[in-house]
Amino acid sequence: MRNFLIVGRTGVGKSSFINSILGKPVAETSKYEACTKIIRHYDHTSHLGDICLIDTPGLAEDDLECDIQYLDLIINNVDLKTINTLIYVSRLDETRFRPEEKTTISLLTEKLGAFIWNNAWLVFTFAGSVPNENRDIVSKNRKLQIEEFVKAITLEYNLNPSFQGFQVKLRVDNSSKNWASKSIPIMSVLAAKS
Ligand SMILES: Nc1nc2c(ncn2[C@@H]2O[C@H](COP(=O)(O)OP(=O)(O)OP(=O)(O)O)[C@@H](O)[C@H]2O)c(=O)[nH]1
Ligand SMILES: [Mg+2]
Repeated sequence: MRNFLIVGRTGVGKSSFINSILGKPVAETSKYEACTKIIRHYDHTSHLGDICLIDTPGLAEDDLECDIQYLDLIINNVDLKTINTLIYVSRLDETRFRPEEKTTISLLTEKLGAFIWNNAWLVFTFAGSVPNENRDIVSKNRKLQIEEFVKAITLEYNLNPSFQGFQVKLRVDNSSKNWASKSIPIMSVLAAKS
């Protein structure tokens, strides 16, 4: 069983991403308000291998106290030692590297441990909301910004070996299926690279 812990700010599409992978609406999603309030494990068996996707409440929903409560929920409901991959989810269509994103990355590092970044993937959602002609440059810039920040934070925690960047980068759109000329089944990526 490959265990994926899915984290990120509220509303970035973590639960929707799980639904995209599994091809059915198992995880509740919401357009207007913070949605996931508990940790849920979604087991899935396929001919490519068995995976478990762990959905978590989004951070930066309210105040610091709320974030800490959600992170404690993760700590109390997930055996972090068994996590094969952290999936950090962020929206591709944001034009700035926002302070809430920095706080989220800092808190994840402080509460879960810097080691979680050493086996991390970056998933950009809302890819279809970025015009085709900008998508590559936007992805490159956002990825660099996030990686630089994770690098700086984990350095403060003396992470050894040091963070070398995300192992896998994916762009997805959980709502629009026709945004890219070529797309690969995500399930095959999860089973093959984990
Ligand atoms: N256009 C577009 N909409 C998306 C995408 N992913 C999610 N959404 C929409 O964004 C809203 C929030 O999605 P959720 O999956 O509930 O987000 P979440 O990260 O699980 O949010 P929390 O549970 O509050 O942490 C929903 O209305 C989704 O339909 C995407 O890739 N593209
Ligand atoms: Mg959710």
